[in-house]
Amino acid sequence: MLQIKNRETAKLSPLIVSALLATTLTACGGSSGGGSEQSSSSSESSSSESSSSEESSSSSSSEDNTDGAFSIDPDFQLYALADFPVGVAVSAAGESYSIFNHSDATQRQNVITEHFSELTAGNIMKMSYLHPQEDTFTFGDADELVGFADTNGMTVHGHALVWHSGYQVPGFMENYEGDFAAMLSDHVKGIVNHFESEFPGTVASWDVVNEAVDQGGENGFRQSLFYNELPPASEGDIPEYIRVAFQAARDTGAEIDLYYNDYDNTANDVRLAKTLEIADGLAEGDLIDGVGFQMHVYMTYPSLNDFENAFQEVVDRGLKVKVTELDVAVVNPYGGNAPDELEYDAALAGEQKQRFCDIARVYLETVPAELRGGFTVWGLTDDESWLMNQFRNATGADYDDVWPLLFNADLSAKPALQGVADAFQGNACNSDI
Ligand code: 9MR
Repeated sequence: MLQIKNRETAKLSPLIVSALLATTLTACGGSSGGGSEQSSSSSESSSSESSSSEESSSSSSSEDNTDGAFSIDPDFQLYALADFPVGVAVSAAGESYSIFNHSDATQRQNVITEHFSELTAGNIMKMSYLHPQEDTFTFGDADELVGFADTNGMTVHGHALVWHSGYQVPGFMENYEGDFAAMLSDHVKGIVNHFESEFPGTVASWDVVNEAVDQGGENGFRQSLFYNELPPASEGDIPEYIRVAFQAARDTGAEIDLYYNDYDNTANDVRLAKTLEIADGLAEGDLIDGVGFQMHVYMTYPSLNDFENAFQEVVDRGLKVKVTELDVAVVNPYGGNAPDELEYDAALAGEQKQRFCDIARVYLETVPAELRGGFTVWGLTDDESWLMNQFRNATGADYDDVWPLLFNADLSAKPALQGVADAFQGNACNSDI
């Protein structure tokens, strides 16, 4: 259903971008760990695995600045190396690091259009942003973002129509006194129909439901507001709210791919099984097109085998696999033996390049072309990552940076970008920088 839009007709000046990417940069430090793939909501499990090293046949030269910075001058456009959406989560509107308001907004836009073919809104397309009151939808900020994608020949992966977490649940949905299923259905349809009519084909897919699994919940399902209002209709069934949301999205008739999205569902067998249970329940009614794996991961955890096994389960069901929120923190503070201070040295930058490459390689090797829903990183530059706050809040670890993404704070490309490019080009993964 989903197709990649033609970028060549609508791109911003590649000359400006090349000039930007050719500039030198600054970067910083790290250390690896093994631990727990997690999200804003919780974290579970642990394990470890490491990767190998080999010479690449195509690699850009790396800058190794005296202050410990590592950058490359890419001789490729990342998205052009792939036959599936290559995405990045972005901030917009008045958020920090907004691609419209930040001091380096124009440069940010240029790097994004140079290397990515799809955008996900990191926040501004969540529930309360778009639907704060029952009879009020607020699409202005999202329209600016989706319009930007549309103008530049990119698609948007919508995130997320139904998610339990915090402030982004519209207040009016709590203690709702009417028909909850009808209300939820109208919520989904109102949002999907808006983008479909304003920017046909640009919002090509949606996380219809995000993070419904919780090992501490009832039968493994998170006991959210939505669950409590619309629990499983009968024993052994998936929660009714999930079915209602997907049915509503399907009923719009929009040519979009519908995803169930969750975290920690690669190495954690219990969470993976629950994810698959949801997918199977929805597939019975042809209500789902794919499964999203968030993949907030570490240098050695989960293992490549874990990724392969999880992707394969979805492929076996004939559903699409989408890596929706990839970041690779160079430290895992959940293991109990994480260092207090990090240094992002050349060896670590090289290992991270290889890790990104290996992950992309496993994706390509496991998921056949027709089931590749996309490969998205959760943020553009290291300094904008959500992980520093997350680690501080969850473990007290106070890192200035954990270097989880593909671009340095000054927007120069990291060796990690070369790692993904190597995989996309079918080159062997290596840690050379
Ligand atoms: O990166 C997002 C962060 O800025 C927000 O504060 C947070 C709460 O809305 O959500 C973060 O994104 C999450 C995503 O929506 C769902 N999967 C986990 C992501 C990281 O927490």
